[in-house]
Amino acid sequence: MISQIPTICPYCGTGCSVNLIVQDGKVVGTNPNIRSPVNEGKLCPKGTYCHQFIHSPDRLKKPLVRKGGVFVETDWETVYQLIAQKFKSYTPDEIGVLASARCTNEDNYVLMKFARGVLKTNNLDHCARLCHEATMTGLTLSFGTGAMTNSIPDIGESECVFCLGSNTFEQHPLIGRQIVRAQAAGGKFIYADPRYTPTAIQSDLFLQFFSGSDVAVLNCIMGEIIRNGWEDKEFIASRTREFESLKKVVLQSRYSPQNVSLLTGVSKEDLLLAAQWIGTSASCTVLYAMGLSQQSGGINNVRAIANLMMLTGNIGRPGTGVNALRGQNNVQGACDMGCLPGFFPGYQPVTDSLIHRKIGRIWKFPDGICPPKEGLNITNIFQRAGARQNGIKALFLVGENPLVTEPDQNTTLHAIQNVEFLVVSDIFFTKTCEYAHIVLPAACFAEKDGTATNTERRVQHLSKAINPPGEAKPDWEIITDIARVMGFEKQFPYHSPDEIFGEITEVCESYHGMTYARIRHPDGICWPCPFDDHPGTAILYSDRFYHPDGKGVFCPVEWKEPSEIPGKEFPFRLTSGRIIWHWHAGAMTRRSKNLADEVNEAYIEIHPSDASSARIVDGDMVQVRSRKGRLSCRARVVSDIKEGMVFMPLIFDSALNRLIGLPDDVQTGISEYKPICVAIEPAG
Ligand code: MGD
Ligand code: SF4
Repeated sequence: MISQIPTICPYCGTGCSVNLIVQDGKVVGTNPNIRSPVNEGKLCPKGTYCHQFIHSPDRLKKPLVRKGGVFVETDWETVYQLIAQKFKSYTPDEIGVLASARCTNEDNYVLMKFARGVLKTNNLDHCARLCHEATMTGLTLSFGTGAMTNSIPDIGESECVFCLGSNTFEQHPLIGRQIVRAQAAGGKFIYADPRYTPTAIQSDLFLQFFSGSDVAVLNCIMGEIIRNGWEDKEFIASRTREFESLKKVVLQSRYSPQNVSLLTGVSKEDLLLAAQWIGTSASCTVLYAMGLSQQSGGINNVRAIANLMMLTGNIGRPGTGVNALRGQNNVQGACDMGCLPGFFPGYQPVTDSLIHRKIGRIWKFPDGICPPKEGLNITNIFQRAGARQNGIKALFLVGENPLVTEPDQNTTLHAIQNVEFLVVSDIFFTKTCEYAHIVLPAACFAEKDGTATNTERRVQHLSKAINPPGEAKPDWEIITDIARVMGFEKQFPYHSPDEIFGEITEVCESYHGMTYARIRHPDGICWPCPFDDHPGTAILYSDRFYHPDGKGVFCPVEWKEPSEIPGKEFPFRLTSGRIIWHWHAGAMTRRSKNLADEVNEAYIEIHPSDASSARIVDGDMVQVRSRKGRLSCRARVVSDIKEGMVFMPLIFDSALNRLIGLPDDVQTGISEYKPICVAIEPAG
């Protein structure tokens, strides 16, 4: 018998709705859900082939325990007892927990409650810090909260789409369709990026600049808008504060089109045209992603975007807004669930004593919960792991593969090798698992019920299509079982994700009005949904911002050089990211035949004139060196990249992150993933 089970694509933050075609207990294909407002009956290649890794022979099927240097299969009760005994032997400050943007809201909520209620620690974080911490911090300063302001279908309503630091057509292809919709209705599309990507091909105006130029370009555009009187005076007067301080900064001569053209490589005429289109369109929306946020100046980039949209009154209406495209399919949800060192679910500060008491009352742990003090973030956790004094001694990693994805691989490897106790839950035996003491086999997206929250804050339902392989279990069930063995059965009474979701809606105000019955509808619900029957909120800030006085705040920022500037020893600026065929470290996509057939090897893209001066021919093996480390891979000589820049995809275990150092920006903990400087030479 063949059945179709509706779920959500496990890859990007678009959250496309997909039916898994199930035959004889196996997923044999996919079908896009035509009723979804997000993907409207379409899928990109990753979504189309998302069933192919599910039945990979590499799936973990039994718990593994390391004994004398080798992994031995064991049973669940034995590993639960081992984990319980070990975790009880550490103080809260000695434990670090990483949650996952690949897991459901229910998995993440239960892990968060386990960290704070059972282990009593706030040393809890996940990969959101590596992608959009700048968004959270930057937008909270400007608007009072940090999420995408408008919805995906709304992008198609815009008269002018301005996209920077997001290769939307490759990384969020189904959001790219909305840009085409806007263009078909006569809208303009401006795109700024160092690479001539598939998104650039679709643009009406392409601003090709060096990585790290964003604030200079944005300030220049704002200066021109003010000089021409295109700003929205009424919006500025009634809904914002600090406009005069913005004017002082953006009208400086250093942001004149002539000067910015010299700094960034974008022509003066193109800068003026961009300012005119943005300043005179009835609606303009900004889309951005990690090209903008994964820089040490990421917060300033985000503030500059918020300034531009407030300046032109492009907030709170259809076709407008600041739309941070989130990376992973449930990175928004993992943040909403409080898998962050400073927040309970719904961004309620752990340091607020009233909130702390409220959560304590709901959870009812007899021996109290975590202290009301912020914990360590993911970067600090790895810096402290294995340290002799005040170190992290035990790590619980759920659905993260830091040995490939964290910056500064030397520090990460040192940490992973030196912690006394490392537990990893994953669906595959990843590079990180090699160093674990215990590996737990998790169920994947197709094998569990739950919810996920996509980039536009839409909470959607995943239905279980098949049973997990062997003895694998959903993460929420594994963590519930460990809590039970540690004596907290009453606090973890869950038998189904539905029960967990009920508790989530109690703890998290913006989810109050949601139920599984409501979320199962293909539309899902965008938060905030504060009460029963509330329809959800597709557009934020339509009448007020989330600051206590309801105003948006202009936060003027000055452009700074990126922390590394090309020179004689390291002449190229390296940028890195995803490609359409693969997802992050590739654990899932490299096990999908159709995707692996497209690209299955690490490479570096270099411009023909740079290749010729470095004596490199297309297809050569090359050595890439940075101040932090080195690696070898194949060169692809392509004219799509700006001269002086090179690009590497992140997907292979090629140790790309050996080249990338720890963050300069202690406020966000974000590394300079994008503009770092490297040298390239023919290998051997
Ligand atoms: P993933 O490859 O998505 O990357 O960093 P990670 O989150 O570490 O790893 C997630 C793991 O989850 C995989 O091993 C997968 O097998 C597992 N998994 C999938 N489903 C489940 C499940 O249901 N349960 C469990 N337990 N496990 C599951 C991503 C990170 O990488 C991010 S978000 C960004 S934005 C950064 N980007 C970036 C970059 O642009 N350049 C460079 N150089 N490095 C980067 N690193 C960062
Ligand atoms: Fe999946 Fe994103 Fe592609 Fe949609 S656009 S099918 S969510 S990878």
